[in-house]
Amino acid sequence: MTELKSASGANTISEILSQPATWTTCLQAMDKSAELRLLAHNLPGNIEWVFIGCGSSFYLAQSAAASWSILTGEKSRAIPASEIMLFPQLLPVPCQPVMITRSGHTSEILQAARYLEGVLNLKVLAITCGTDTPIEKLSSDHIILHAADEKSTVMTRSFTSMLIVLQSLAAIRGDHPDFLTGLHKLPEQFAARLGQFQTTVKSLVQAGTFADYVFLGQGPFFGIAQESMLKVKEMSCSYAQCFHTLEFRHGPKAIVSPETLITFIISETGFDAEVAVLEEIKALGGTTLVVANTCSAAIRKAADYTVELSLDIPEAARAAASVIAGQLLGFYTGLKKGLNPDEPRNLSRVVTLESRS
Ligand code: F1P
Repeated sequence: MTELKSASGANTISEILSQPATWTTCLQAMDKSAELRLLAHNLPGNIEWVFIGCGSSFYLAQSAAASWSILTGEKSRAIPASEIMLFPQLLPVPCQPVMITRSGHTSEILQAARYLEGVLNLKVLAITCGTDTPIEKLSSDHIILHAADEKSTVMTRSFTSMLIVLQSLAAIRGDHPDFLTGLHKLPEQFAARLGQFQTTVKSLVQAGTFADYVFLGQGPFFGIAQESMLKVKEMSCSYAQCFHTLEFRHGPKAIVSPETLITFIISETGFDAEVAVLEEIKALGGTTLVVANTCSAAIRKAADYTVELSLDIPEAARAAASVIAGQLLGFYTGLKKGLNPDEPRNLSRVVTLESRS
């Protein structure tokens, strides 16, 4: 009996669409166990927080680090695990390391964890979606989100769920109950809009063929722009780049043309400055997609396509929801190119480095 081949991308799209429900499951599990409250109060103060990951998990680290400083006022930064392995002097010591790894098996993460715990005697907090993983055994504290794990190679719900839980930890530590309430309201509000986002992105992909993709964001949305860029690369094998929004003026805008789709992930804090870039890029002839919580008249005039979140929750709490457009853009562009997002070219679910003798 030949096994029925699932439709192309079946796993990935179901995981993308399962995000609101997964967020609720993860938040409820955290509430029930109270482990975030314990961590928030037991982890050290007056220290820099260093968020560490690889690939999508590094971009998650970038958004988490920005959220951390905004919510706790504590210094933070994001570093790829490979930098700790190759340039350990770049790591501020002492620091509170937070290691982000969906699988819990990534070689660079494990090597960095051994160094942080074994050589520097730092107490690593790890967050993972795996079960009985090496990172769990190597770290002093860990948060495990089984419900957010995926069958797919590309990270989607694991990215957003781990981000939301790290933002919850920051909100508890920084005493922002309003932010925590906002994160708990996110799943229901977003679920009501997900169908519309899917329709908008699907029609955008059907309407246009693009040679190049650019993603722009600032603050906690820069890591979101990075991850959106990676989704388009991984699932559709397209050329995609990412910049801080205002950085795009300093040279990279040379590539703007109608065949370039430039996606602006607009914040409230930087709204006017970011919309000014949008208007300039539209005037240069680029094709523009805007992801914003509220689309002003200026945005509607300069955007070819808009995804309006309309979420009644604090700004940084919308970071996770802001990546969905990029996930769907990568998915539907991959299908349009005859690719299978469930089996992305050249990629494996976990990057393990053979131990070199
Ligand atoms: C994350 C990662 C992804 C990448 C691919 C391979 O590893 O590198 O960023 O897209 O899926 O795995 P981890 O989060 O499991 O450490």
